[in-house]
Amino acid sequence: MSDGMNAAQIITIERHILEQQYRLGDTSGHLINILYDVALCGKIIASNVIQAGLTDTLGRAGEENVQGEQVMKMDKFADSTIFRLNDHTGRLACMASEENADVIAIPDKYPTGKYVLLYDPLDGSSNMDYNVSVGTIFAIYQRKSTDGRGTLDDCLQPGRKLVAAGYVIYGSSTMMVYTTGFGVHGFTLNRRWGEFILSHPNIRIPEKPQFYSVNTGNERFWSPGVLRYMRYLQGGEEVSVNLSCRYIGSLVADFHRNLLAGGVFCYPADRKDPKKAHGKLRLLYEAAPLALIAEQAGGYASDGRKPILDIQPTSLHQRVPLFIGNTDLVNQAEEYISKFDGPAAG
Ligand code: AHM
Ligand code: MG
Repeated sequence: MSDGMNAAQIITIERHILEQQYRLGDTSGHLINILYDVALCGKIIASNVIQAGLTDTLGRAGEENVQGEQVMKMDKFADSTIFRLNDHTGRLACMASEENADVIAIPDKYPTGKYVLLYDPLDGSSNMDYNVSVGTIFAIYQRKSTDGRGTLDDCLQPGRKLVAAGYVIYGSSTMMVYTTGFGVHGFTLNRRWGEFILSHPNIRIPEKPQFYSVNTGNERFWSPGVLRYMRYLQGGEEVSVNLSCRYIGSLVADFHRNLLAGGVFCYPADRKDPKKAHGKLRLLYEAAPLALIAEQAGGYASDGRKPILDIQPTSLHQRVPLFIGNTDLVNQAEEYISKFDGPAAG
């Protein structure tokens, strides 16, 4: 067998996902097929990302999304790829994406199913033009409604209700990392075979963290509690920690590194910019799915006050402050914030 592997060692993502079917009691097979379709989307997006500089896919598409952010050409490509591969399968009630203002309906000509797929098609895409790692994040829920086209209410579910979540990272290699509530598993794309192969089974966040990740350019906008917490992460408080700072500015890449190396990623609320009063990151497409991955890997995710997974969303594009990574470090964020910022508003 080529590539230094023999057949007995190879666990394809298809085989791995199939094994989940029995654990999940997914008798219809719909959930595992959605996961497999997401993996296929990842392969298609990866093949475009790796040659982005050679084709007309870099740069802005010339429009703004619902959040008022510039849409990149690759955002549009990734967004439509995921929609097109999932609109006709009869497995989904509806979809929602960071790039679309409203719930994305399944076209009338196709049947609907019992799951809801939420996704950030190309997270960190503002970095695309500089050849920095980007990623796709996905979250899968069971619908709440019983039949027909899915509704907004089907999408607005807390992370605790997730049935699966994960991401594909387009980095020096392409990886898919996912959980269905039975641990976190990582697969590396073998480009010659065109298949994701299990490379990181049962990922656990190392107990001894190495990194903290935050955009320090926003420091002047942080609350007193966040400022003290950052001082703690930098080793300047009584209890000493010994961490290096690493910040890519691409959430999937920052999260993935800290998942494997140990650490904490922070995107706090911003006291000056009303658009970022609740941070920058989106609860449904970014924070909640990564929070499930973190918890399944032995870590924790918080908005600085409470678990991300317990937050009941009230709108599709809701933003939330995010502290995610090693449990001890995230607990410390909550302690500093409650001690120095007073009780939570509302
Ligand atoms: P995007 O989904 O529009 O790409 O925005 C989210 C990205 C994250 O990947 C990253 O963590 C964050 O924005 C970086 O923001 P900033 O440049 O303010 O540090
Ligand atoms: Mg994003």
